[in-house]
Amino acid sequence: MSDTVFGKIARGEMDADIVYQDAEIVAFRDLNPQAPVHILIIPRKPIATLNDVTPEDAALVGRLFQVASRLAAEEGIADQGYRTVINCNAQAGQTVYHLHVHLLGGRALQWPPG
Ligand code: DGP
Repeated sequence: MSDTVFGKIARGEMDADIVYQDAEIVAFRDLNPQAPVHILIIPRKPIATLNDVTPEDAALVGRLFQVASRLAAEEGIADQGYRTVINCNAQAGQTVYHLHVHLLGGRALQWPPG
C-alpha cells in the first residue's frame, strides 16, 4: 500500500496539531477546517478506505468513534451537536487514502451534505 501524509503523521515524521494519541489511534486538527472544530481521527494501521476494513478491524473502528465522542466532549460540542464523517473513495471526496473519521462541530451543519 502506498504511504500517505496521515501515515507520516501517525509515525511522527510530519507535524500536526495532535489532540489525542494512544498505541492504536492518532487525532489531529484538520489543516483546512470546515467548521470551528474539525478533527481527524485515524488508526495508526494504514487502512486505505472504509472498503478495506476487515472483521479483525472491528474493535479498532469502534474505538475511532469512541475517541471522536470523547474529543467532542473535550471540545465542548457534545451537547449542542456534531457530525462524524468517513468519505470513501473519489465520488465521496476522499483525498487522503488512509482511513479517517472527520469530527465536525461548533456551528450549525447542513443536511444533506453536498
Ligand atoms: P478527505 O477528503 O475525507 O480525504 O479528507 C482529508 C482531509 O485531510 C481534508 O479535510 C484536509 C486534511 N488534510 C490533508 N492533508 C493534511 C495534512 O497534511 N495535515 C492535516 N492536519 N490535515 C490534512
